[in-house]
Amino acid sequence: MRVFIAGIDGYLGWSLACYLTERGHEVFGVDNGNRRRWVSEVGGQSLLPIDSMDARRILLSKSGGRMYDMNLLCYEGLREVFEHVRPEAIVHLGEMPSAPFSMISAETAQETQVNNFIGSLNILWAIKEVSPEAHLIKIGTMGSYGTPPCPIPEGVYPPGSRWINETEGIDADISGLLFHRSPGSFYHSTKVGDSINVDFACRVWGLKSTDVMQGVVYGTRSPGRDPSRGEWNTRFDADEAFGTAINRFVAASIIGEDMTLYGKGHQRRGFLPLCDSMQCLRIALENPPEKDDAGTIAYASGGMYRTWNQFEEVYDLTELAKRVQKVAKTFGLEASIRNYVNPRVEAEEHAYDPIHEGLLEHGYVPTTDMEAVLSEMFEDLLSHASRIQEMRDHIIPRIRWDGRWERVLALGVGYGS
Ligand code: USQ
Repeated sequence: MRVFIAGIDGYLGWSLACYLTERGHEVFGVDNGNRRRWVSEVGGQSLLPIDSMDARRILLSKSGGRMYDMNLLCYEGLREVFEHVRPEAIVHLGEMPSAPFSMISAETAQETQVNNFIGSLNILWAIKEVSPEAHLIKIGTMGSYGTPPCPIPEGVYPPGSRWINETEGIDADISGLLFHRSPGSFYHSTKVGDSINVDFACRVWGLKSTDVMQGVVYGTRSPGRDPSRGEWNTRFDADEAFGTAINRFVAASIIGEDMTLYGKGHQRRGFLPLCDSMQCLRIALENPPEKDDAGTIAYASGGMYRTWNQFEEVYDLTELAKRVQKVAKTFGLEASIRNYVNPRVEAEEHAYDPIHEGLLEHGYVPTTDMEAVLSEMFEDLLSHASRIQEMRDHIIPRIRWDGRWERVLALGVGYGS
């Protein structure tokens, strides 16, 4: 299959390019190095050394693929690339992925929203004008939904859903309507906007799309990666903006810093190992939406839109930190967990009950468990402890949702080790 990956140089993009290439797919992609630039702007660096974009370009061309240096905001350029590649499927990973980065300033909020929203819009137009039969796999986020006090369906209210309000005398069928969204940052809200545009393009132009609401992906190894071939390494970030909590907990444990639990530390999120995220994307590629597929909305235009919630296990963050602490111990590390003032504005104790059936129905089988992947992360990162030391100053967060730029303080509730 001719697959086009937007954001091919990123954490997921490069892993996917390697994974699909090894499976004999023709892989093309665009990237303008934004992720590298953003991470360095906040003082971070990939803790796993990665090849330059030029080196990756050469690697990909050896297997018949191609990486274009291009900004998704340039519609004419994107359209030309599409005319050359004529993709059968598009995986859109070309977005600014950090909630904290989007909250630093008016400039970073604008950059996030323009990059993500307009970049996605351009992809929709390029598909419509050049490859209308292609299947778009759009990477969204579980964070689009927020933390509502009810089960979270896959994108839309499932069949049989009703809005009942006895006071107002309302009893209406709401099956198939977009489920409530409540993004937690200006980054997360771009994903909500994307979903609305993608659904609209499917309805009006007859496009086909899978909107993947992905949880937090973690891990250092793509499936089938040969560790002796360092060039296949994907990036790994742990700074306060681009590092997710789990990455930051592992990195902090290695250099003897606190694992920073924000606020009460009982936020719940869905997690998925990198290798299984690749499996899920492959399943989406191999199974484009079908009219009679449960969960697919089939429009009169011939368009089809479906949403999959993509994660494996839900963890409370304190439970997660304790998991990291346990695995750290097996490497002789005494890791400490500490609660800090929450730099974000979010619920710190809440219900979290997302449904995830679409992928399982299409053959997804979890291949590993969190402790095994955490062990790999420690194995791969321990030899790069000096790189973690270099970003030590970026472990305790300063980016706050209220716009202040000020390091947060510990709440003093440690769990020891
Ligand atoms: N958190 C901590 N300590 C830290 C970092 C974060 O307690 O050192 C907390 C945050 O306050 C939040 C939770 O951990 O409640 C998750 O934060 P995160 O930084 O691990 O992940 P998040 O900001 O939600 O974003 C990440 C990716 C994003 C993706 C999203 C999936 O950066 O691209 O969309 O995970 S999800 O979380 O399901 O929305």
